[in-house]
Amino acid sequence: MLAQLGRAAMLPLWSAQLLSGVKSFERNDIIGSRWLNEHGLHTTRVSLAHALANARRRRLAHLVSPADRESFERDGFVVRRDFLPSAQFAMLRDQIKNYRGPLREITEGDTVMRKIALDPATLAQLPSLDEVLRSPVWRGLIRYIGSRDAEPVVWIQSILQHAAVGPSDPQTAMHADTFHPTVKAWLFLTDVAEDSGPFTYVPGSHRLTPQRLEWERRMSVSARRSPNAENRQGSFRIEPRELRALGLPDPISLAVPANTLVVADTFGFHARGTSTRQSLRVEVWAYGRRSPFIPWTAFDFWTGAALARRSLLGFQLGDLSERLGLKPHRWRARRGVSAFDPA
Ligand SMILES: O=C(O)CCC(=O)C(=O)O
Ligand SMILES: [Fe+2]
Repeated sequence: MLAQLGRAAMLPLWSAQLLSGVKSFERNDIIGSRWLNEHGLHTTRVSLAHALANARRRRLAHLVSPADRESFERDGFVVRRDFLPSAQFAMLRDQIKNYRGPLREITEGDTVMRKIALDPATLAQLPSLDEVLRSPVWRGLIRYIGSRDAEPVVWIQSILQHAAVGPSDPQTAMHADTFHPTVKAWLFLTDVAEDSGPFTYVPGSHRLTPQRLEWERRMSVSARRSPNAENRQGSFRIEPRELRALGLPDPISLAVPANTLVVADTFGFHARGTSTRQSLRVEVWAYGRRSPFIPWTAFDFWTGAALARRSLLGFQLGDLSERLGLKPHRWRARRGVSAFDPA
């Protein structure tokens, strides 16, 4: 009885979330409804979000070069080698190497991840980053691929594979991040070898083909009861053998030298490649995600600084809820460590 009342009370919120980026099949009974998804709820959200993103992208197309636009349309990602002039890149890498301010660390499976939030105080100590954040190529690609004229959330991120004891890194399973077009960017600060966890992507998998839409429908029907937590949360995993049936090629590994920028639509299938040994990947990492059902490209009032403060606040709330005994906080605060230090 109480549970039913609780559900009734949640209905207005769950309904409103249909027109937002909320993707969990587990935490929203409407999004997760088997019956509604059999009758096209999920596929309607997917199709509408794609139509709107395509229209917004067309309006932002002038922000990128014709060559980059063509690469993106074909592959779902853009690769720019030698992104910064080499002296500037060396300066950026050295500044980040020498930075030992507060950062956060999490262990996911056998992988350790570090993140440095770029609030104004931190940015003041990393002045070379300005060159990246203000670059028209960086800004244009993130806006065009993300289909919004909006600032991304930016971090310095380190990925240390095989740095902990545990099951395999969950990011190494091929997946789509969410149900709508969305952008992530990596400016690699280390060389990324084929066998040390490169970003991998299935070229062309950003397109919403009839096969993909049918796959989305099938996945949505069973997502709520899936044994896989990521599927329940709406980041659908795909088995390599399913790619063929969707008319897709094998994934390619973006094993690239340092100073390469990669910007991708992570509705396309991607994964972190596995590493055969202990490895370290350091990058300036960005992601831009806004409500997928907004028809316009502009009117986003989040500044980079406000987004960084929001990230830091999230960490502090996590710390607080641990202190109150509500939930352990998985992002540990660390000091005196560089993004480049071993685990
Ligand atoms: O780190 C990577 O190579 C990809 C991880 C991933 O799946 C993501 O950032 O969405
Ligand atoms: Fe992902």
